[in-house]
Amino acid sequence: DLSIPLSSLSPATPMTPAPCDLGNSTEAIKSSIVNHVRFTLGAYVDSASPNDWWVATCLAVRDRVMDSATKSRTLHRKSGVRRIHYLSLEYLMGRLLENNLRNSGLYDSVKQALSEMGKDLDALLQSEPDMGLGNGGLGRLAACFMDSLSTMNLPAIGYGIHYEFGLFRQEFVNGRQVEHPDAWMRDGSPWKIARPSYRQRVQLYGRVTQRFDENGNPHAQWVDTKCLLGLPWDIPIVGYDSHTVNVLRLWQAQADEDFNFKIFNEGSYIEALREKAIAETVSKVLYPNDATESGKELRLVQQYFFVACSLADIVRRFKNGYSLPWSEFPSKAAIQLNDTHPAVAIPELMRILLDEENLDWGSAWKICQETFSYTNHTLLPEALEMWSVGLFERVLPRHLQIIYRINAQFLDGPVEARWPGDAAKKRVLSLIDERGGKYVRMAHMSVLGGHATNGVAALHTRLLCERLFPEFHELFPERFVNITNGVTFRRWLDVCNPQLSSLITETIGEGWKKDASKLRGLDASADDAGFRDRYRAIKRHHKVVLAKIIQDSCGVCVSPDALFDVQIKRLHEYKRQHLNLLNIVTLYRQILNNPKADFHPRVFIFGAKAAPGYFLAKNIIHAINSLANKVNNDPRVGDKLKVVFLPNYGVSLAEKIIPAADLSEQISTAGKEASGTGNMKLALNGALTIGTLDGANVEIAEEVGDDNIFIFGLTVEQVTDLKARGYNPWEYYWNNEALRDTIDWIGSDYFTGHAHDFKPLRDSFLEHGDPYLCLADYQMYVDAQAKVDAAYKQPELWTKMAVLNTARVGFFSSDRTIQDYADKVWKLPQVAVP
Ligand code: T68
Repeated sequence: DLSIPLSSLSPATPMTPAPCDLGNSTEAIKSSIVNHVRFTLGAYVDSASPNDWWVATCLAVRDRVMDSATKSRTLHRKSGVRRIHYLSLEYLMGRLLENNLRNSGLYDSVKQALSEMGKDLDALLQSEPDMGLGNGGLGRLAACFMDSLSTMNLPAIGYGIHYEFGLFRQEFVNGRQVEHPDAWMRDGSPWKIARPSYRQRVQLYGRVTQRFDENGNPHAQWVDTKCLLGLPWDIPIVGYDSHTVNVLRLWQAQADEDFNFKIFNEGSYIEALREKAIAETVSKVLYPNDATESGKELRLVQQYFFVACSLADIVRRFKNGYSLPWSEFPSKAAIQLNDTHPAVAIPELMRILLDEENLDWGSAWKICQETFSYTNHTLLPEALEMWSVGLFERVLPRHLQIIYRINAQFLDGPVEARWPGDAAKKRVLSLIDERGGKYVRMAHMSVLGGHATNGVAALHTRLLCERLFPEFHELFPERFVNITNGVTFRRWLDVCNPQLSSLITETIGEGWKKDASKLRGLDASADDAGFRDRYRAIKRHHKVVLAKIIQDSCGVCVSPDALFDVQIKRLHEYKRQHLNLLNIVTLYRQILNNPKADFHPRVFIFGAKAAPGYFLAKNIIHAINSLANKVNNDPRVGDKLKVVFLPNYGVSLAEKIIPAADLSEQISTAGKEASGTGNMKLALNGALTIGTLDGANVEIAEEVGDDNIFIFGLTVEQVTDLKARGYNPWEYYWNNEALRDTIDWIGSDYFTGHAHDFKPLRDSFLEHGDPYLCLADYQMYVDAQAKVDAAYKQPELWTKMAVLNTARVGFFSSDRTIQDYADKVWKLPQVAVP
């Protein structure tokens, strides 16, 4: 415990007046809110709009939080401990007010304060736009980590991009996805604070020449560059029951005024403003691809822009805060790369140390390796980032030189020593892929430029070592570690399911909120019929709420007594929403063929966005919506089967769906899903998993026990064997009548009147070889679904299984994940803010 007395942090300055009272009493909060309505927003209390009240409430909360933010920053600086700098191109924060209220303990007094002024907190909470600056799991993981870092009193800064437009808003038109811009901060955001004094200047393009330092030593000099400015916006991150408030610092791109000034003076006023507009496009919009790299110049510029701003910020803090030699830099700063998207930080730190700080190569490289660590989130080959050497050279000529030198030293050093004269080994290990054009392999650079590489679930890490990086693993076995993902139980239980949170606290006390392993104390309650009744009633409550949302946004009436079967995640072939669809079509046929069959009514609920350019993913959305339209309006089916695709899936919608789910679909092809995190949130809220042995499902099964999960499908090894033997989907098609009928039906004109509508989907199963093995897993999946149906017909048994899921998934708290990073990778002590 490194806590130091606060009195030593802020020496009394007698001239400073006492700050105004920021008490937490209802009265103090009321007056804060009213003050903001009147003096910040210039509105009348009597006529302020709902948005005014929301902004004023956020600001009243923010005032209280900022005090802790300043204290945290001061303590971290003065105590001189190492900080973790989390670099991520994405943060899927969702809404902030409720989370901040619950974490800071202000919820009840703010609710009371508003209610005394005739305002309803719940309505205000629902009016907040989502901060959707991410695509999916990777971005949401970063948001959960920020919550856990503050909760666990770890000194941390998150760095990212202040996108003007987050992930697109999704709408369905005739069942097809249509994208709209997401102007999340059109009206500003009360949570972010500009920090113009920490603005940074960033160089791009240009060419490299030489200069000589005072000792006559040559150094590279990057000249004739274009410049961008980065304006930082800080968002305070409130931990649960802790006084640590870290910040998320997001960079906004601006034109360099000096640069424009020259053109201005030359009389090109319009030209100067055009440059300004171009500069500002850099932080304009989040790329909506979650698993394919597009190799676009703007994306590389985005990556370098935020990395360069962030590193300059970190270096500034090191130089201003201490007078220590550079070799001590890693003892003050750890930098985590969230996938390879910020990996250009490695050559950038080298550039700073070599070209600006005049360090020698060996010292600079040692500092880099001690500073960086890298998290890999995917094994999919198409998602591994590679930049064409030509593009890289144009945008970052100096960085390419550095990368070439890193590569040469690596290949001539450790690789040559381990495999003398082996050109093939050099080809597979090289930072440059030369199998057709030349490309920089960002993953190789990330493994090489840091001291740790981690996968995000046990199976994933094993496959990283065995399949993605076998040679690196052989060279540097100690560098590879597993850190299984987790989610914050504050947002994903306390905030989204306060009823269950209260029931748990009433049963086992409050300790689970800071130590999730204590949830095991609920194990015994699974056998308590009274507890099960209350647990079931809470689930039903959420299903009623969700049924209303479904009615409002899909126009479909569903019964809360049906089994709510949920698949919510990005739309991608490897996640196999189309395997789910095959099963639904099969059930539809069964119901038509055998109307008397004893089948418990089921509602299939989907939420998913497809990358705008991902044709087959969009075809799958269209197919599910068209199937929904048929099934929901087929009088022969009635209430037995409903299918709904909720538009615009995101964090806030997830908070409504997850507490209401009975069944969690985690059905990716084994070996493809690195971890999954929705699987954890759903299990925590008492949805049983139907899933393959993929990603973290493997560990979820170990924790909850085989009796409390529905596992099916080929294992990773079986998938590999089958592919090696030569997988032929037609065999499954011809040998399974129900499957054949199902696919033929999808390929017919039954659903839309046009047989060609779902030809792409049908062809993907057959003509294009079914790359994700839906047909191979189909029968096992259908059988597992029959077991689900049988189990759901026994409510006491089902509830018992659900309770055991809640009780046994404590391991998947992001607090545990972050503690693993702090212990195994960052070597970071906790620093309690008094
Ligand atoms: C996800 N990856 C993994 N990527 O798919 C998931 N990619 O298994 C895992 O649980 C999660 O990361 C957290 O570890 C992503 O979400 C992206 O979103 C992405 C974005 C841009 C480029 C590539």
